[in-house]
Amino acid sequence: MLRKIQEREYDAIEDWETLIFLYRSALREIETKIMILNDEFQQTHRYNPIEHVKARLKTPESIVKKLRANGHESTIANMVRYVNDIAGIRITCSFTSDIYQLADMIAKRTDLKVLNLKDYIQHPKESGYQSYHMIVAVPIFLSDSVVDTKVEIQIRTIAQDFWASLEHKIAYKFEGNAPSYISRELKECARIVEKLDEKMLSLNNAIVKAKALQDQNA
Ligand code: 0O2
Repeated sequence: MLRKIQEREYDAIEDWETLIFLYRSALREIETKIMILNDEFQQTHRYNPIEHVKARLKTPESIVKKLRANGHESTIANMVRYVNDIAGIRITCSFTSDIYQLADMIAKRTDLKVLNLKDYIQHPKESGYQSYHMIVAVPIFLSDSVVDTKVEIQIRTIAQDFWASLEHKIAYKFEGNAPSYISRELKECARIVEKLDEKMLSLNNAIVKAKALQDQNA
C-alpha cells in the first residue's frame, strides 16, 4: 500500500489515527476525481452516467470482524495489508453499459493505480450479488512524502444496488445462516434484476436511436 518518497519511509502505518487520516483523505481525493469525470462526461456527451456516489469508512468493528473471519490478528499492519475496503466508494449508475464505461475511464487515469478488479456482473457471486469492484491506490500527498492508499470502488446499477442493500439487511439478520428457501428467492430476485437491467438498457438504446432519427428528420 505504501511507497517511499523522499526521506521518509513508510514500512507500516503504526497508529490508528494516521490510518484513518490517510483513508479519509483517499476518499476525498477519489470522490472529487469521480465527480470531475461525471462533469466531463456531461459536458462532452450531454449525459450523466452517475446517479449517486456514496463514500464510507469501514467501522473499526467491521474491520476487526473481517480480519478475524480471515484468521488474522487485529493489528494495524494486518488492516493495511488484508482489508482492501477500509475506504470504500459506491457509484450507482443508470445502465450496465455506464458501469464499464466508468470503470474504463477510472482505469485509464494516470493519477491512480488499479490493484485489482472483480467483475461480479459477468460472474455473479453465489448469493446472486452483482457489482463491479476495483481496488485502486490513490497517492496522498503529505508535506514530506506521498502515501499510496487503497480504496475499494464498487460500481453498480440502481437495480443491482437495490438488491444488494436489501440482501445485505436480510443476510445480516440471519448472520449468514439464512434458510435455504430465502437464499433461493434472493437469487431469483437477482436474476429478475439482471433481466430488468437488460431490458432498461435495450429500451434506452432504442430511445437514443429513435431520438436521433427524429432530430435528423426535423
Ligand atoms: P460491508 O458491510 O459492505 O463493508 P477481498 O479481500 O477484497 O478479496 P472481500 O472483501 O470479501 O475480499 O471482497 P468482495 O467479495 O469483493 O466483497 C467486498 C464487498 O462487496 C463487501 O464488503 C460487500 O460490501 C460487497 N459484497 C460482496 N458480496 C456480497 C453479497 O453477497 N451481498 C451483498 N449485499 N454485498 C456483497 P463487506 O466487508 O462484506 O461488507
